[in-house]
Amino acid sequence: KRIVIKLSGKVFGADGAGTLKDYASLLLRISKIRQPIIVAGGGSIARHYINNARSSGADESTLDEMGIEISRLNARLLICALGDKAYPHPPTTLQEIKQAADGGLVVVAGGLYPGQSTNGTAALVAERVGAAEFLNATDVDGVYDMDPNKHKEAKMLGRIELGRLQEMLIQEGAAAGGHDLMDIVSLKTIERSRIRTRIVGADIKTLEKAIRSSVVGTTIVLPG
Ligand code: U5P
Repeated sequence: KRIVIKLSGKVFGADGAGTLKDYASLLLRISKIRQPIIVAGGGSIARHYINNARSSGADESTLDEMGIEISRLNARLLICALGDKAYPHPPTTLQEIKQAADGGLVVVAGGLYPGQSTNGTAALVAERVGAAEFLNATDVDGVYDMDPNKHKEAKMLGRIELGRLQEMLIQEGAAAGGHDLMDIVSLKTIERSRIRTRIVGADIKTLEKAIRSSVVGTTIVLPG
Protein backbone atom coordinates (compact mmCIF):
# COMPACT_ATOMS: atom_id res chain seq x y z
CA LYS A 1 0.00 0.00 0.00
CA ARG A 2 1.16 3.50 -0.80
CA ILE A 3 0.93 6.74 1.12
CA VAL A 4 1.39 10.12 -0.54
CA ILE A 5 2.73 12.85 1.75
CA LYS A 6 2.94 16.49 0.76
CA LEU A 7 5.75 17.81 2.96
CA SER A 8 5.52 21.49 3.84
CA GLY A 9 8.26 23.59 2.24
CA LYS A 10 9.11 24.70 5.76
CA VAL A 11 10.74 21.31 6.40
CA PHE A 12 13.37 22.18 3.81
CA GLY A 13 14.11 25.60 5.31
CA ALA A 14 17.18 26.86 7.09
CA ASP A 15 17.31 24.19 9.82
CA GLY A 16 20.14 22.26 8.23
CA ALA A 17 20.57 18.71 7.06
CA GLY A 18 19.96 17.17 10.51
CA THR A 19 16.22 17.66 10.20
CA LEU A 20 16.05 16.07 6.78
CA LYS A 21 18.02 13.08 8.02
CA ASP A 22 15.31 12.64 10.69
CA TYR A 23 12.57 12.79 8.04
CA ALA A 24 14.53 10.34 5.92
CA SER A 25 14.80 7.82 8.76
CA LEU A 26 11.09 8.23 9.53
CA LEU A 27 10.27 7.50 5.88
CA LEU A 28 12.52 4.45 5.86
CA ARG A 29 10.79 3.10 8.98
CA ILE A 30 7.41 3.75 7.41
CA SER A 31 8.44 2.12 4.14
CA LYS A 32 8.29 -1.28 5.88
CA ILE A 33 4.49 -0.90 6.11
CA ARG A 34 3.66 1.62 3.38
CA GLN A 35 5.55 2.85 0.32
CA PRO A 36 5.98 6.61 0.79
CA ILE A 37 5.62 8.88 -2.22
CA ILE A 38 6.60 12.41 -1.22
CA VAL A 39 5.87 15.78 -2.79
CA ALA A 40 8.11 18.58 -1.50
CA GLY A 41 6.67 22.08 -1.08
CA GLY A 42 8.47 25.23 -2.18
CA GLY A 43 8.52 27.05 1.16
CA SER A 44 9.97 30.47 1.80
CA ILE A 45 12.74 30.02 -0.75
CA ALA A 46 10.17 29.61 -3.54
CA ARG A 47 8.35 32.67 -2.21
CA HIS A 48 11.58 34.64 -2.27
CA TYR A 49 12.15 33.82 -5.94
CA ILE A 50 8.52 34.36 -6.89
CA ASN A 51 8.25 37.74 -5.16
CA ASN A 52 11.54 38.92 -6.56
CA ALA A 53 10.66 37.98 -10.15
CA ARG A 54 7.11 39.30 -9.79
CA SER A 55 8.47 42.71 -8.89
CA SER A 56 10.43 42.58 -12.17
CA GLY A 57 7.13 42.08 -13.99
CA ALA A 58 7.36 38.34 -14.78
CA ASP A 59 4.03 36.68 -15.68
CA GLU A 60 2.35 34.23 -13.29
CA SER A 61 3.17 31.02 -15.18
CA THR A 62 6.84 32.00 -15.26
CA LEU A 63 6.64 32.48 -11.50
CA ASP A 64 4.97 29.07 -11.17
CA GLU A 65 7.88 27.53 -13.08
CA MET A 66 10.33 29.11 -10.67
CA GLY A 67 8.31 27.71 -7.75
CA ILE A 68 8.39 24.27 -9.39
CA GLU A 69 12.16 24.43 -9.78
CA ILE A 70 12.65 25.33 -6.12
CA SER A 71 10.32 22.54 -4.96
CA ARG A 72 12.39 20.13 -7.07
CA LEU A 73 15.57 21.37 -5.41
CA ASN A 74 13.88 20.78 -2.04
CA ALA A 75 12.99 17.29 -3.22
CA ARG A 76 16.63 16.70 -4.09
CA LEU A 77 17.66 17.59 -0.53
CA LEU A 78 15.45 14.82 0.81
CA ILE A 79 16.68 12.43 -1.89
CA CYS A 80 20.24 13.10 -0.71
CA ALA A 81 19.19 12.34 2.87
CA LEU A 82 17.51 9.08 1.79
CA GLY A 83 20.52 7.88 -0.20
CA ASP A 84 20.06 4.77 -2.33
CA LYS A 85 16.63 4.01 -0.81
CA ALA A 86 15.22 6.81 -2.95
CA TYR A 87 14.52 7.09 -6.66
CA PRO A 88 17.57 9.15 -7.65
CA HIS A 89 15.93 12.34 -8.92
CA PRO A 90 12.60 14.17 -8.74
CA PRO A 91 10.31 12.82 -11.49
CA THR A 92 8.92 15.56 -13.72
CA THR A 93 5.68 14.01 -14.99
CA LEU A 94 2.88 11.91 -13.49
CA GLN A 95 3.92 9.10 -15.85
CA GLU A 96 7.43 9.13 -14.48
CA ILE A 97 6.16 9.22 -10.90
CA LYS A 98 4.05 6.12 -11.56
CA GLN A 99 6.99 4.29 -13.15
CA ALA A 100 9.28 5.31 -10.30
CA ALA A 101 6.74 4.16 -7.69
CA ASP A 102 6.29 0.83 -9.47
CA GLY A 103 10.04 0.29 -9.01
CA GLY A 104 9.39 0.14 -5.25
CA LEU A 105 11.75 2.87 -4.00
CA VAL A 106 10.77 5.92 -1.96
CA VAL A 107 9.89 8.56 -4.57
CA VAL A 108 10.38 12.27 -3.89
CA ALA A 109 8.96 14.77 -6.38
CA GLY A 110 8.52 18.52 -6.43
CA GLY A 111 5.91 20.38 -8.46
CA LEU A 112 4.87 19.35 -11.97
CA TYR A 113 2.72 21.85 -13.87
CA PRO A 114 2.05 25.61 -13.63
CA GLY A 115 -1.28 26.83 -12.27
CA GLN A 116 -1.44 24.77 -9.10
CA SER A 117 0.41 24.32 -5.83
CA THR A 118 2.29 21.28 -4.62
CA ASN A 119 -0.95 20.31 -2.81
CA GLY A 120 -2.72 19.95 -6.15
CA THR A 121 0.22 18.02 -7.52
CA ALA A 122 0.27 15.71 -4.49
CA ALA A 123 -3.44 14.92 -4.95
CA LEU A 124 -2.84 14.06 -8.61
CA VAL A 125 0.09 11.90 -7.58
CA ALA A 126 -2.10 10.11 -5.01
CA GLU A 127 -4.64 9.49 -7.77
CA ARG A 128 -2.04 8.19 -10.23
CA VAL A 129 -0.23 5.81 -7.87
CA GLY A 130 -3.46 4.56 -6.29
CA ALA A 131 -2.49 5.73 -2.82
CA ALA A 132 -4.39 4.33 0.15
CA GLU A 133 -4.10 7.76 1.75
CA PHE A 134 -2.98 11.32 1.09
CA LEU A 135 -1.49 13.29 3.99
CA ASN A 136 -1.06 17.01 3.54
CA ALA A 137 1.66 17.71 6.13
CA THR A 138 1.60 21.44 6.64
CA ASP A 139 2.48 24.28 9.05
CA VAL A 140 -0.71 23.82 11.08
CA ASP A 141 -1.91 20.70 12.94
CA GLY A 142 -5.19 20.71 11.07
CA VAL A 143 -8.14 22.90 10.09
CA TYR A 144 -9.57 25.21 12.77
CA ASP A 145 -13.15 26.47 13.08
CA MET A 146 -11.81 30.05 13.04
CA ASP A 147 -8.45 31.72 12.54
CA PRO A 148 -6.35 30.48 15.48
CA ASN A 149 -4.03 33.49 15.12
CA LYS A 150 -6.93 35.84 15.80
CA HIS A 151 -9.16 33.83 18.13
CA LYS A 152 -7.89 32.16 21.28
CA GLU A 153 -11.00 29.98 21.49
CA ALA A 154 -10.42 28.51 18.01
CA LYS A 155 -10.77 24.72 17.99
CA MET A 156 -9.15 22.22 15.69
CA LEU A 157 -11.66 20.10 13.80
CA GLY A 158 -11.26 16.33 13.64
CA ARG A 159 -13.28 16.27 10.43
CA ILE A 160 -14.42 18.85 7.90
CA GLU A 161 -16.82 18.54 4.95
CA LEU A 162 -15.08 19.14 1.62
CA GLY A 163 -17.66 21.81 0.70
CA ARG A 164 -17.03 23.75 3.90
CA LEU A 165 -13.27 23.63 3.40
CA GLN A 166 -13.76 24.87 -0.16
CA GLU A 167 -15.76 27.85 1.13
CA MET A 168 -13.06 28.62 3.66
CA LEU A 169 -10.35 28.54 0.99
CA ILE A 170 -12.22 30.37 -1.77
CA GLN A 171 -11.03 33.72 -0.42
CA GLU A 172 -7.43 32.78 -1.15
CA GLY A 173 -6.27 33.57 -4.68
CA ALA A 174 -4.48 31.29 -7.13
CA ALA A 175 -1.45 33.54 -7.62
CA ALA A 176 2.00 31.93 -7.73
CA GLY A 177 3.31 31.31 -4.24
CA GLY A 178 -0.18 31.64 -2.72
CA HIS A 179 -0.41 29.87 0.65
CA ASP A 180 -3.11 27.29 0.14
CA LEU A 181 -3.99 24.73 2.73
CA MET A 182 -5.56 22.80 -0.15
CA ASP A 183 -5.89 24.31 -3.63
CA ILE A 184 -8.79 23.85 -6.08
CA VAL A 185 -6.96 21.15 -8.05
CA SER A 186 -6.38 19.12 -4.89
CA LEU A 187 -10.02 19.40 -3.76
CA LYS A 188 -11.36 18.43 -7.21
CA THR A 189 -8.97 15.52 -7.44
CA ILE A 190 -9.67 14.01 -4.03
CA GLU A 191 -13.39 14.40 -4.70
CA ARG A 192 -13.43 12.75 -8.12
CA SER A 193 -11.27 9.83 -7.04
CA ARG A 194 -12.50 9.63 -3.45
CA ILE A 195 -9.00 9.81 -1.99
CA ARG A 196 -8.73 9.52 1.81
CA THR A 197 -7.16 12.83 2.79
CA ARG A 198 -5.98 14.38 6.04
CA ILE A 199 -4.38 17.68 6.91
CA VAL A 200 -1.73 17.10 9.59
CA GLY A 201 1.22 18.88 11.20
CA ALA A 202 4.55 18.51 9.41
CA ASP A 203 6.73 18.38 12.51
CA ILE A 204 8.34 15.00 12.72
CA LYS A 205 6.58 13.66 15.83
CA THR A 206 3.12 14.68 14.64
CA LEU A 207 3.79 13.27 11.20
CA GLU A 208 4.87 9.90 12.56
CA LYS A 209 1.77 9.74 14.78
CA ALA A 210 -0.41 10.72 11.85
CA ILE A 211 1.01 7.97 9.67
CA ARG A 212 0.43 5.39 12.41
CA SER A 213 -2.97 6.57 13.63
CA SER A 214 -5.98 7.83 11.71
CA VAL A 215 -7.22 10.12 14.51
CA VAL A 216 -4.43 12.70 14.15
CA GLY A 217 -5.17 15.90 12.18
CA THR A 218 -8.27 16.91 10.22
CA THR A 219 -9.92 14.35 7.94
CA ILE A 220 -11.66 15.73 4.86
CA VAL A 221 -15.17 14.28 4.57
CA LEU A 222 -16.08 13.63 0.93
CA PRO A 223 -19.67 14.24 -0.21
CA GLY A 224 -22.11 11.41 -0.89
N1 U5P B 1 3.92 25.34 -8.39
C1 U5P B 1 3.31 25.07 -9.59
N2 U5P B 1 2.96 23.77 -9.88
C2 U5P B 1 3.20 22.73 -9.05
C3 U5P B 1 3.80 23.02 -7.80
C4 U5P B 1 4.15 24.31 -7.50
O1 U5P B 1 3.06 25.98 -10.38
O2 U5P B 1 2.88 21.59 -9.39
C5 U5P B 1 4.36 26.72 -8.08
C6 U5P B 1 3.24 27.60 -7.51
O3 U5P B 1 3.48 28.93 -7.89
C7 U5P B 1 3.45 27.42 -6.01
C8 U5P B 1 4.97 27.42 -5.92
O4 U5P B 1 2.88 28.45 -5.25
O5 U5P B 1 5.37 26.69 -7.10
C9 U5P B 1 5.55 26.76 -4.68
O6 U5P B 1 4.81 25.62 -4.30
P1 U5P B 1 3.99 25.58 -2.93
O7 U5P B 1 5.02 25.54 -1.85
O8 U5P B 1 3.17 26.88 -2.89
O9 U5P B 1 3.12 24.41 -3.01
